[in-house]
Amino acid sequence: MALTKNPNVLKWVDEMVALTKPDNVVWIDGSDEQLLALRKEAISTGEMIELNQEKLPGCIYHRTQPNDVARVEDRTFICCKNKEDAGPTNNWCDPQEMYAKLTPMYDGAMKGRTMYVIPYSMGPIGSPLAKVGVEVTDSIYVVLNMDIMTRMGKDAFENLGETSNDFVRGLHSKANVDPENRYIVHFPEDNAIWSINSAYGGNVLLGKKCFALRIASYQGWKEGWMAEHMLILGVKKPDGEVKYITAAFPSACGKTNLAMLIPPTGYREAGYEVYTVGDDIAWMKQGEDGKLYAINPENGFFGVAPGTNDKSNHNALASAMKNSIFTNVAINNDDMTVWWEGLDKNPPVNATEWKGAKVNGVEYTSTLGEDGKPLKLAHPNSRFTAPAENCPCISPEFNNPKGVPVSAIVFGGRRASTTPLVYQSFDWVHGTYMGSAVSSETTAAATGAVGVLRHDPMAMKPFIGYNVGDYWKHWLDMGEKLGENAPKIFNVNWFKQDENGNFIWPGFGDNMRVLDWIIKRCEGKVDAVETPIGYLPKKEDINIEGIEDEVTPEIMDKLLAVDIDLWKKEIAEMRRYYDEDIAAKGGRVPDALRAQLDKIEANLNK
Ligand code: GTP
Ligand code: SPV
Ligand code: MN
Repeated sequence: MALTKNPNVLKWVDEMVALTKPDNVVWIDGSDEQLLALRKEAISTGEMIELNQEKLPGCIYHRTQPNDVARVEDRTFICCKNKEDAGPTNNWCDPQEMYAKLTPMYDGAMKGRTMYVIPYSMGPIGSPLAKVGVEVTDSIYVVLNMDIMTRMGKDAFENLGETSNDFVRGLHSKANVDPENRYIVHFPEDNAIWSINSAYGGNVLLGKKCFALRIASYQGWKEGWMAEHMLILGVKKPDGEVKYITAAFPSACGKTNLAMLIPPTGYREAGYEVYTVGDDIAWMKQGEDGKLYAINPENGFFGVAPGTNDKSNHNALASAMKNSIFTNVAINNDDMTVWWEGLDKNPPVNATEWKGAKVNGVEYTSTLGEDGKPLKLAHPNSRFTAPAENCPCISPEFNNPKGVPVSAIVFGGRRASTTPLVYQSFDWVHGTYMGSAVSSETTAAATGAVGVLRHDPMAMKPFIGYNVGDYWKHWLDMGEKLGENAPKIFNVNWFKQDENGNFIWPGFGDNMRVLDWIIKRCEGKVDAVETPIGYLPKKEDINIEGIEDEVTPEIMDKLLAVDIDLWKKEIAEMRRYYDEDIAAKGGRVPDALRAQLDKIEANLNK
């Protein structure tokens, strides 16, 4: 039975039913009975596998097809009327042409299947920053994941009301999971997303990257707010005050880890605590007091499993121990628990690897694959979907409809050289430049080669739903609007390497030491060294108590080095990037950002 009287929703659902022709239509009210029944059904058909209900209560497992394990950027489109409005970072197609191409693919795609109609809210229900979406899908996996990742169910419609047309229409069909006909398509001007032939996370949980970043970034541009690929964390200081920081790192570069950081012993003893507000996406808007406020539009974490262990990220692991979904990790058949590379050093002997083959995990992980590296039991982009409420350090402000006030914005990426551990921008405009210059060695979160340096402005390259130049201009405009209330902007790099390719900064919990400096800078409590590229910490101002053996003075010098030659190359590369990759391809690079290049270059030549 329809859960709303809103004629706009009803009309659209009718159209989708007429197009995809499902045998049944089920409206998802979000009740426990309904979800339990769906779960049972998915287990009975083999779509989901039940895990050990004593060790992992409420947890289930899902395996996607080997050709469907990550976002597919080459098959992701922004379809707006004018090609120039999509800009050089997006694939574009005329909306009418795209509708014409996809309509036959969806025609009858749900025959013999059930269509689930999922109402959901991105952001706390009732928050002025929240927005409503409706996703129709033929996948129970999507329903169960959306239940964790969003505020799903009939309450979401209360926010929409009976007449509003302001909801994002998401159409998903896994169809035949055919990679040749896989499309992830956004129609920002129609508030619509069409996804077909995939069953993997970011391609099908349409509230996440498709809505909360691509469509929302477009909406934010039109409406004067920001949708960013950022974690949100709070640091409680010994005096009891909590400072909030947002941070944008490209996919699989450490957002979930930083968001759930456990401070080193010395900090904990002194009374510091870290709270998680979000681990992937932030929506930010200027509040009545002039400050920038952030909400996490999501309700759960879709986290990278490999590398997650009790030491690297205790809180993420704890979050995934109940009522969670595991995708493409390995199964230990002895007790129906899960395993992935980096969980511990004991791969299960009696294992099922992520593609579904039963193997001896110890032998398997000591066999070299074609790339000369050991075979992996879990896919490198295997994930857990965990409810935010499970997180031991979830912020008490998590559901605050107002959001949290942001003191600092941090950019970062994987850079083996050049970029120091941390530095601060001279001002907001320079900070916007720094964001535009984010680049990172690629990871497994998207299909394609791993380890190649790629530009990823604001960690948003795959997620900006309009012209990247207009997006940068929007950042500059936000800075003007915020004025002296604007958060301070920083850049960090946890991934600097020595000659042998080893990381020279311990990272993880020890990143607290860098957050500490960032907060003190925001409070004006610590000095800095002015360098050609920005403000760097004085060596003695990064607290290394307890890690002196690992981070020797020589290492600290390397971490904080500004190598003038490398930076001249960096600026030359940024000029090439602005000119060739952006401007020559229709990106409208703001003059204020080009002026930053001249300024930094002049500094370097001094
Ligand atoms: P998405 O969910 O794809 O957006 O990724 P994410 O940015 O949340 O990345 P996540 O925190 O899951 O980290 C991805 C990988 O980076 C994991 O393998 C981590 O172990 C590794 N990582 C995270 N933080 C650090 C760090 O401080 N140092 C090092 N060396 N590795 C880190
Ligand atoms: C990312 O790739 O940045 C993710 C995972 O957070 S996905 O939901 O697939 O986009
Ligand atoms: Mn992400």
